[in-house]
Amino acid sequence: MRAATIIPSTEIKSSQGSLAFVFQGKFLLCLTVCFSTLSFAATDNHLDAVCFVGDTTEPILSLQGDLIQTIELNSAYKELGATARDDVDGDLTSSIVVDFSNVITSQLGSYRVTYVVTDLSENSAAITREVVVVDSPPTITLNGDSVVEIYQNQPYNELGAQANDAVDGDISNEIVINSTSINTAQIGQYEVTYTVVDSNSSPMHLIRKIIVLPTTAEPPEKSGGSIDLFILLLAYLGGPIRKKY
Ligand SMILES: [Ca+2]
Ligand SMILES: [Ca+2]
Repeated sequence: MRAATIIPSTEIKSSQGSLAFVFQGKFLLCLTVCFSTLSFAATDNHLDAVCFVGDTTEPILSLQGDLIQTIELNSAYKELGATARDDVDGDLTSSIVVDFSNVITSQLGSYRVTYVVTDLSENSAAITREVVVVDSPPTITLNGDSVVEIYQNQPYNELGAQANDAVDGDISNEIVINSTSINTAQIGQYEVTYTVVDSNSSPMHLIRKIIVLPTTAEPPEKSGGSIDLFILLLAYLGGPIRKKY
């Protein structure tokens, strides 16, 4: 560090960003405000004192992305990054040292990633992010509509479903379909259940509604929205509302 210019009793910003306090013949006053490097020189008639206030403030670290990062078992770890800014040195993002060596993506658990940055005056800052390795339940997607309407005494045709898991991939063949509750001889509403379990024993369930209509009802809808379903149920119950095409 060095002073840019010696001006008596004046606060100066040096070229390196450090504050320099320069005093002529006011050495005692200087001591009350400076706490870093101090140098002075005596001349024939007076004492010049030059003191430098160094950078004692650590950089500010900020995480990019979530404080808690969730990743699927056996997936690749993705570093979300961080930024660092220092009061004197400016942007220190490129100087951040990231340590994610503790993260084991092949093992369920919680891990810590550390970020450390140091400014040019050796002031360091650190921050951590929690990484949680999980095995999420699979997803089920129905083939066809989630509400199916059929006429009384007509057969129910199972359309099936697809199941995918982040770890196990396509496990559609593992889906267990239960449609035993359906009685097409009886007007009413029934449920077909779809259940699948991934290799981590995480289950997923989905339901398809089956509505058995009287043969006198209007033609069943291929895509059943909630409004259509309401209208058809009213029709079944003999209500005044009839669907118009
Ligand atoms: Ca600093
Ligand atoms: Ca899973």
